Amino acid sequence: LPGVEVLDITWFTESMEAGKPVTVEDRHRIGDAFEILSQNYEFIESEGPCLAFMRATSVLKSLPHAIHSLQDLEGLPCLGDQTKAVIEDILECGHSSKVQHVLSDDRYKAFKLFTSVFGVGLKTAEKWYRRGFRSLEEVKADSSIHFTKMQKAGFLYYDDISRAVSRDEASAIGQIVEDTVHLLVPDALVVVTGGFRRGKEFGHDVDFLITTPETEKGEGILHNVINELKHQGILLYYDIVDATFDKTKLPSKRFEAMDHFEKCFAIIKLNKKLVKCDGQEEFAGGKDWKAIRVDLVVPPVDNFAFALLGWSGSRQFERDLRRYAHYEKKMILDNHGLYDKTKVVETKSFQGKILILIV
Ligand code: DCP
Ligand code: MG
Repeated sequence: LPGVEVLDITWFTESMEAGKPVTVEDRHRIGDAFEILSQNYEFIESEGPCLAFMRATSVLKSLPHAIHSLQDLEGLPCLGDQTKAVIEDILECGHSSKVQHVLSDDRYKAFKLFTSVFGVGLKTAEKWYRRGFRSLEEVKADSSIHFTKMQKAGFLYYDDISRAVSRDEASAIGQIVEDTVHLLVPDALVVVTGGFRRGKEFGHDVDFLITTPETEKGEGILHNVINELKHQGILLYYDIVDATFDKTKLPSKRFEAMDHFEKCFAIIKLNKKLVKCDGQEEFAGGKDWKAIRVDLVVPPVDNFAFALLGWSGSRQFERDLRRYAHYEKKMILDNHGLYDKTKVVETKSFQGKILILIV
């Protein structure tokens, strides 16, 4: 149709990470080094260098060739003096002294450990670090600390949820979520998003989008799904966040990452019997089940494609898409829709594609 632009979001997300050749050990080492440095900058709340190292990591991931020397990097974007110095170190001595320094830093080690607990963000990590805690045992032993419900679950299931979720485990969880949703609303759409949609083999959680073709049928669906999971005796933890989405309003912030859809952060008990793979590792503690972190997000069907695009990640890709929309197209993109600066652009999601009606 004239005036209709179809963006195939499958292409966007698949071209990101899946299938990219990662062949050279040095590139892994450099990528890991960048991730450590970028996380350290995040911990000291230094946003500029944190983003710079994240971008550099993405550039390295997408390189179609090996890196043997700095000449191989000539003309590439997002690689400044700081990142090149780290690469040079690794190519010459096999490691980066800057990274070694971070890895032995007290604050980095404590923040890395504390933020590995579900429900613990930078503020809490800072608080615990300032109080002199350096291990989780010290934190847990202090009776004066008030833990949130989420943190309590984080400690309780720490051994399980700090281990990676495999693709087979994600599929088994997918089956449970799909069956439960379809029991309630047979024609609801249930789609796995996040890292597993990008083709990753392991993740820290399993993310789902759930929507219904007719809005009325979807009313209360998340609460009903949660009740049903409770009834099945497999819901270990949940926290439902109500929708705060107002269709008529323009986004208030330029690069807002979080959306306003109704969602639930949950922990589901996955029975070992339901996991397909034969060669699976032992579940922690010799149990026959594993606690798995699951996010369920419920956008209205009209926003579905944008929600899918936003939740497919990676975070860096989403950030760059939003920047592209803003700087190149003079528009605002978020998980709800695409807007020009003054009004909502007419958009519809249709069979996993976003239709943009340019008026
Ligand atoms: N997302 C985002 N900004 C946020 C939170 C999420 O853009 N502040 C998007 C990008 C993420 C996706 O949602 O890729 C899912 O979030 P996760 O934290 O689950 O990230 P992944 O699924 O990509 O990785 P993991 O394998 O660690 O779960
Ligand atoms: Mg995820």
